[in-house]
Amino acid sequence: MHKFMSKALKMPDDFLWGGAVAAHQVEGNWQADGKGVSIADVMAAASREQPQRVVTDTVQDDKVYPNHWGIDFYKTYPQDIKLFAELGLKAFRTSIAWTRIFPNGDEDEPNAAGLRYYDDLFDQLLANGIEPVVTLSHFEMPYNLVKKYGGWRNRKLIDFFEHFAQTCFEHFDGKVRYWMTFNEIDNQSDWRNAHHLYQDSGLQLDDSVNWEEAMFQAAHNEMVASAKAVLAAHKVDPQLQVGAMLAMVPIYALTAKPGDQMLAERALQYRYYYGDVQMEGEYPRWLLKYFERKGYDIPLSDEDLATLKAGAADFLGMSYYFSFTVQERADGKVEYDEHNDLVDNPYVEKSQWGWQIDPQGMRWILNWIQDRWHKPTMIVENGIGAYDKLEADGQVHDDYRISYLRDHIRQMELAVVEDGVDVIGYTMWSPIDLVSASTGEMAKRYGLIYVDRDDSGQGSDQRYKKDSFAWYQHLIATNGADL
Ligand code: BGP
Repeated sequence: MHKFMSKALKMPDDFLWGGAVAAHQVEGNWQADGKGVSIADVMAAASREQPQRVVTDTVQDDKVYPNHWGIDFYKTYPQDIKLFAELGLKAFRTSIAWTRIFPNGDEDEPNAAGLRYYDDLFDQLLANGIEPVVTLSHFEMPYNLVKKYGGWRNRKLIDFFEHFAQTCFEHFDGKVRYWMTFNEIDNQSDWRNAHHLYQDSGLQLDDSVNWEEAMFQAAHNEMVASAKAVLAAHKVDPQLQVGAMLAMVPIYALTAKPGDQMLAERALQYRYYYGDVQMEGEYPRWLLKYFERKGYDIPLSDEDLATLKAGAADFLGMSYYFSFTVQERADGKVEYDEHNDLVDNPYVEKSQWGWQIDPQGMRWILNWIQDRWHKPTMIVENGIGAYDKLEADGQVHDDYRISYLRDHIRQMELAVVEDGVDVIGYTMWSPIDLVSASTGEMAKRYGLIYVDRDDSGQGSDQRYKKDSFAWYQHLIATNGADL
């Protein structure tokens, strides 16, 4: 079996095996060298009693804001990159903290110290043979843009983002080839969850507003800004590749009942219209009808529609963690409500955080993407959050992580080798432990490298290689053949 697999699943020679992090989850040093306050800097960690993170304006007490310390990557990156090189990473995905470059988001001139930091980070990656893959906005827009302008519902943000993107493309030209605009822009489809609206769009809404309409308005502006960034990048350097970035989740019907099937189809349409707009440059017809039916005022001007078409993304960056399952609603309406419609899938296991573990869903969704958008895909996140135990001898035996990664990578390889899906890279989440985006915990660990820091920010910060480190190192060395 083993020999057969290695022969059968031959991945392309230039496949980008890598690892991924996001600036606000690792860098810490939230006020260093002129950095401004981001939305991530004012989100307090969740607790077991309070699962959703509290959004607050009070930034006095560092302890409740895990992004203030991260894993100190702002300072430790030279040593951490050495470990990544030892691991054999060919690509490393991170994001640029918008507030290091434009502290308030609306300045004309960038902060030189912020540019210098990323210059050095990218230089050191390149010197170690690691290609940087960079997201422009990963859940950390400038807080000023929320307070002063009301977040992405304000069209002024399109210009601010375009200026930020243009500045980065010009400044880092020759160092960064692969870019993505907004991390997991589709999470907003769960708009009843205020956390998602805030994290993705900087929206803080009260009940006088129709949240769904506001979400569609904000997302429209983000997608126009994203298209403008694609156009700007190609002007700076036609070689630059700018991707959309979506959280890809297969959405299955619970049964073969036609009502379940119809809702599953609508759920996919609803969650991935962001992909239709960004990858193809067009709003889907069902959604235009939906806007009409609901009386929503979405500014779909001819100019915006032309921008979306011209600035379609070059590739899809995607995360993959789990699948969803839906069941026809009691009222029979074909309207998806992500917050309330999801049901348990009896055929899959769950992680310690209740995320459904579904390796085959990876192959399913990769095929779906290929058939729908016909462009290259880079898997820029995939991994499992778990409670790890650091043994007295400094070892971490994370066989569950190895199993998760192995099972998912096998399905990705089947999609590439047997189904011909155009996947150009895989940057697992994450080569190193980091602060969780949804809960602010350190204890929800994803890394191949353990970081000695706890939920209250205490610890030696020392790095330890987990068992999964050697496993992934071998996998890369064999170009994915020896799973
Ligand atoms: C994705 C985010 C990441 C990351 C990951 C794991 O949604 O893009 O930033 O954190 O999920 O999620 P969590 O950290 O909430 O476990």
